[in-house]
Amino acid sequence: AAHRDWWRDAVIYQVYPRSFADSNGDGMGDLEGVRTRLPYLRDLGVDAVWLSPFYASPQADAGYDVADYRAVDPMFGNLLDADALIRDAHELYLRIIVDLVPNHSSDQHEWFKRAVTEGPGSPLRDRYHFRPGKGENGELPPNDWESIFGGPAWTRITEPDGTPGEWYLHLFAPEQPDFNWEHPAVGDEFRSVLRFWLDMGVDGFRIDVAHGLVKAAGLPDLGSHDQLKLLGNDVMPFFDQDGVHAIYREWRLVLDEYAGERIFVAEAWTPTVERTANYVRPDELHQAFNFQYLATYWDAAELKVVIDRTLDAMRPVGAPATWVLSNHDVTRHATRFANDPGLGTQIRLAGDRALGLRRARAATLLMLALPGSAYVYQGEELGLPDVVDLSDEVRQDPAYFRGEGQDGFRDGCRVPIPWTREGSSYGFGAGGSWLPQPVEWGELSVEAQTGESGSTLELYRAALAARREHPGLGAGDSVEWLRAPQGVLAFRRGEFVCVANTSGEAVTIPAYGEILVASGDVTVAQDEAKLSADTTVWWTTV
Ligand code: TEU
Repeated sequence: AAHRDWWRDAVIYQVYPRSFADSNGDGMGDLEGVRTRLPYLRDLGVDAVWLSPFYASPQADAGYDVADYRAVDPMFGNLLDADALIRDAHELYLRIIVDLVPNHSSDQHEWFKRAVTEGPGSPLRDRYHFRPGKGENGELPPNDWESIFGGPAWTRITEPDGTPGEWYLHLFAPEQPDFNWEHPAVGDEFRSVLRFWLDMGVDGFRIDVAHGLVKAAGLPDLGSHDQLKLLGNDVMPFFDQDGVHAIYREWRLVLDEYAGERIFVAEAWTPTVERTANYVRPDELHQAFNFQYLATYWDAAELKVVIDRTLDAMRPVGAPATWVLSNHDVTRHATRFANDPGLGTQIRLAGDRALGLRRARAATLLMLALPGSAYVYQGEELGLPDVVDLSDEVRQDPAYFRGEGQDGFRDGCRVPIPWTREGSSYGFGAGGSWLPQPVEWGELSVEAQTGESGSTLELYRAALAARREHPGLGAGDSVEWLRAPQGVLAFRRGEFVCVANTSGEAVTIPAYGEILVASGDVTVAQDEAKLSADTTVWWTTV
């Protein structure tokens, strides 16, 4: 969308740099690989590209552990590559959104290294959460918080004199110490980092763990809170604290000094969409991911509730709704919908693959007909499933190794993208791929699907082209529901009607007009149409 307020209905494509395209044959994707594939993304028809972290990092959590916020990791290239990527994207009218990781740094960040080596009393310790331990000899963690990846959220350091010392807080891996946002130096540093990338020309930031920066005063024990459930829960002492909003108001002032409608999007796992709406008040961030929608199964009744509730929550604050089906942290939706509801978003079963794909295509078409902005995760346009049979030897997700066997299957959605039918790592790069690709990757490749009528890639292209041609499809802040059979969602959006059949049976619906795009078979006979099971169709009514 080249128009004003482009972000209100933008389709934003998530690139996971290590798995997108490898230009130098080291088995790891890089920025130059992304740059050379920009024409593919332009032709796909997205408006913007969000890049997961590519900063200098020891990669303890695939780059979400940043050692230097102003440098590109040599694995991904250098600042000149970043500059070339941003310039080329802009020439193709693609915007670039980079990932900012302000909740924690790497334990190899200069500040943290000094905090440790300077010993107790180092002023650098105040920029993180260092505390003495409990118990007679400080052998117990300062409170009962657990890491999202499993195990205690505290790790004890060894002091420079070799004695067991203080503990530091890490909501994620031990290699990811949490910043203390009460310390003014932390805020100063991040506003400066924002300016660094804004000066480089980026169009916005995705804010990692945006709900986590501020912790409740005194770091109180969790007590009876069930912290491992991210949604539909009460407010944790380390998540979604009201104090976090003051930070984003300051950031917004910085961003608005820059021309060109740049944006912030929050990764905020909040208990409800109403609480998510707090992040997108007019003087804060522009968008926040809708994880309630992501966590909803392919079920008409449940989808309708979450769609209504989302739109109702966003309307009063004037922010666009967002819709997300997949990202680098959850099992791909083609695999979620191939399995039973209730398995959640971390699954290691293949399930009924054909069913999952049919539903994933239908779910995407539904998502792209909703008002607001939509996110597409690399590879979903190919209908990629999660790779469920990766061995422990090749897995790299720290959540997998620390989790208690029920979480952290995130490598399965991170397997490198297949570009070609054959050849080294299916066109990903000349030197293999950092996670093994299954043999069926060739048939799912961009090459295999291009120009193939009915392929998932061509479905995405057609839907995104229709969305560009008819701006009404993403605009507005409401849907007009139409009467529909059980298991079916039908709604009007101006001159369009979208009907999604989530039931396992074909249904008869009115023929609303001309078919614009369909995810599966629709047969029209006079005034009626037969819509196949698990299929979505868009109609134009004029
Ligand atoms: O994720 C935040 C988060 O809480 C979850 O997505 C979590 O990683 C997942 O449920 C664990 O199985 C963000 C990033 O998207 C993720 O990749 C990082 O690992 C995490 O922050 C830490 O930076």
